[in-house]
Amino acid sequence: MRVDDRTFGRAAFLGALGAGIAGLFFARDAFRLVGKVVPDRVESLVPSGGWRIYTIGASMPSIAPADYRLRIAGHVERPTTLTLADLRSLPRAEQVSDFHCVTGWSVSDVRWAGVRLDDVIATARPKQGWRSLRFVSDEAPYDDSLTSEQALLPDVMLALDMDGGPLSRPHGGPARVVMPQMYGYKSVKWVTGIDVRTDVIAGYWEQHGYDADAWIGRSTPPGIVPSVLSGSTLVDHA
Ligand SMILES: Nc1nc2c(c(=O)[nH]1)N[C@H]1C(S)=C(S)[C@@H](COP(=O)(O)O)O[C@H]1N2
Ligand SMILES: [Mo]
Repeated sequence: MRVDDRTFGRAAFLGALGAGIAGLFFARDAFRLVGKVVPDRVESLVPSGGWRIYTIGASMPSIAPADYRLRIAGHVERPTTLTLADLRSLPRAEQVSDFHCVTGWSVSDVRWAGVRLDDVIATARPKQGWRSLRFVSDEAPYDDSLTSEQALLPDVMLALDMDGGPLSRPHGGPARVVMPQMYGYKSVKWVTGIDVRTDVIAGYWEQHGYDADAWIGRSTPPGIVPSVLSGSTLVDHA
């Protein structure tokens, strides 16, 4: 049933947006021709060099800023729900970095701003001994996790702004993870939950064979499996 839903959903979504079909075929070709994509070969493989918008479902979540809530739970003393205003009242973090998808496209010099994950989870008072943060997307069942060491690296954040404005809906607004040292699938969009955990569990794409240690240039991109790609909706960002 889920496969049928996805097939239908993808077809409907691509039909509605038209241009997405070219992107989908491009990704398939890139996978077939390259097999293993390394960052320094990316530019020549991607015609536009721009963003691709990914979802795993038929449509993307639509979350009004006023309705946005982030629920922090798990290995914490005080499970907490934050509004967007609560998040914006935390110390602001900014950085500029390149974004790399494991399927072979990159975007250079993206300007991100938001809040650091240690400041975010501090509001729920994590207990001693937590080992990972699992980011739950409003787009169920998409999720992924970062270990405590990864989550606290300086460039990692819950992004609220991109390139000088509020994070747009296609890019995961109101809030997404940004983990620029790792492939894009770690950067969960439409984050509405953070589960503070004492273990580390595999994320959505990791259950489909992607490397949990997604360090750019160090982890091995997975082999090209059409069934994996078919779970993803791909459209060129207008
Ligand atoms: N909720 C959700 N987050 C997601 C994805 C997704 O399909 N759903 N795709 C991931 C992948 S594989 C990449 S490369 C980036 C793409 O970010 P963009 O859609 O802003 O270009 O988002 C990541 N986060
Ligand atoms: Mo990706």
